Order: sequence, then structure tokens, then C-alpha cells
Amino acid sequence: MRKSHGKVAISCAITGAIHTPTMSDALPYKPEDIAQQAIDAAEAGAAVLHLHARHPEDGSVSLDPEHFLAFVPTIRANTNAVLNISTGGSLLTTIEDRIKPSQVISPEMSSLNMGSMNFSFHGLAKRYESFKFDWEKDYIENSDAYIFRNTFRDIAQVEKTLGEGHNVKFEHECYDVGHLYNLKFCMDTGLFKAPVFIQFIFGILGGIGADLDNLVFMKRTADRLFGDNYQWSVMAAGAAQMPFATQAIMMGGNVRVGLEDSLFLERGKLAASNAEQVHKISRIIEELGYSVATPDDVREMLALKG
Ligand code: KMH
Ligand code: ZN
Repeated sequence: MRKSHGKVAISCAITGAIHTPTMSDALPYKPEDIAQQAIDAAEAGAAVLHLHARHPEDGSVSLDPEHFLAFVPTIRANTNAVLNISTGGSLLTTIEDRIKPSQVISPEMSSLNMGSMNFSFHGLAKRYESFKFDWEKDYIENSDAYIFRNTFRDIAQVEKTLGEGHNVKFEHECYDVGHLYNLKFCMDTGLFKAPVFIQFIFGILGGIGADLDNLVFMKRTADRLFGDNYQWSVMAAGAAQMPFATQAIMMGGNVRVGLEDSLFLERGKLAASNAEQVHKISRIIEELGYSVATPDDVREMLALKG
């Protein structure tokens, strides 16, 4: 997309499934707050809104489609943004449960995680007592709790149900270089058609680290595997969020920000909202001489159903 339009698409991941409301007052979990933050993020320049739901009472993760339906219509009524519903769910939930919200909502996009892995936001352990890991207890005795299962069968089931069934296009979440090869393999078997949209993800323990060499490596590998048949975006967890997004802009990519991925605006300063992060990356895009893509630009770029 950058080659032809000089535009950068911003995705904003509004609340996710990992951070807890105790970590930041800004993290939305009530439906009206998720809706308002999503609307504000869209007004600030986010073309794509990546959405998870939470239980409104305590902010714990929910895969209940009703909890999604408590905010999706408001967002649809008040923005032109592309809705992207998570199929990540939470660890140890079945793929059937993870797909359900997207089946009910039939969004233009859903996330699709491209491989099984150990998954931990280990960076949070430095700051939050509730995330302090005990190596023996958590990672050895209880290590199954960290499995993020995304087998080829799971991936095919998401495609069959949502791709074939609802004409949903995917944000292919690639947490490591092997996931790019998984995606290529799936394309070669005919499961996915070009162009695919790949989210390069950095800084999850279990995936590739947030080192700039790795961004170059992921990009070079994707160029080799997919040629012109892909669009890409970058998401880095925690403190690496803004630096990696900036680097992605300079390399011709798109960006993802949002409180799902980092609670901070800059080192030591919590973001007041998702929109604050979107404003910041929008400013950077413009300062670097590019412009912010609209939702319709993204619809064209990814041939979404609209
Ligand atoms: N939480 C991120 C590391 C999903 O929702 O499918 C990736 C993610 C997964 O957004
Ligand atoms: Zn997500």
C-alpha cells in the first residue's frame, strides 16, 4: 500500500486479554468504555479496531458473543472503522469458542494466530506483582497453562468457518519467523489467497524478541516468501511498541498500537487512553512525511468485503 499511496494504516487493539484493570485505570472493560475508546481511537486515525470482550463486572476475559454485542453496534454506528474481532481468545480455550464471536458478528476482519507456542507477556513481571513468575511453579509445574494452541487444524477451521463462511479477511498474527513459513505453507495448499495481511509481532516470550535485527529479518523473510502478495504491519509488546511502530513506518509497513499491546505512552508514563497512543503514532506518521490511511484505504488495500 505504501508504494502506491504513501499511506500508513493504523490498527488499534483496544483492550486485549492480558492486561488487567488493576494495572491501569485507562484499560477499558465495560462495554460503554470499550465502545467510547474505540470511537475515540477511530477519530484519532485508527482505520482498524482490533477487539476483545471482557466481563463487565470484573474485567476478566470473555468469549461470550453477547459481551461483544454490547459494544459492536455502537462502534459500527459511530465510526467507519474496519472491525477486527480477535480469535485469540485466551490461552486454553477451544478454537470453537474462540471463533464464535466472529461467527456472530461477521466482521470485515478477524485475527488468526499462525502457530502454536508458549505464550507469556513476561515483560509485565518486572512491574506487576500479579505477574511475578516463579520459574519452578509457573513455568515448570504449570507450564501447560502457557500453551497457545494454534494447530494447522485450528487454522484451517478458522479459515473454513470465517473465511469461507463469512468472507472475513485475516490479520495473520506471526510471532516468529516459523509462523511466516506456516502461512506460506497454508497459501501453497490453497487455504489462503493473496494478498494476505501479516502482523509481525515482537516481544512475547515464546516468540521472536523485540530486537530491530529481528524486524529486518521478518521483513526480508516475508519478502522472499510472499513477494508482492502481502501487506504487513508491526506490533511490539510493552516498551518496544512505539519504537517498533516508528521503524515499521520507515520501512514501508503499517502499524498496530493500543492498550492490548502496551499500557504506556512513553517510558514511565501510562497512556490515558487508546486514542492518546493513536494520536502519537499519527503525529509520527505525518512528521515522517506519510499520511494516515482511512478505513476505505484499508478496504481497498486488503480487498475487504466492506
Ligand atoms: N495479544 C497479541 C499479542 C489475537 O487477539 O488473536 C496478539 C493478538 C492475538 O492480538
Ligand atoms: Zn488481540
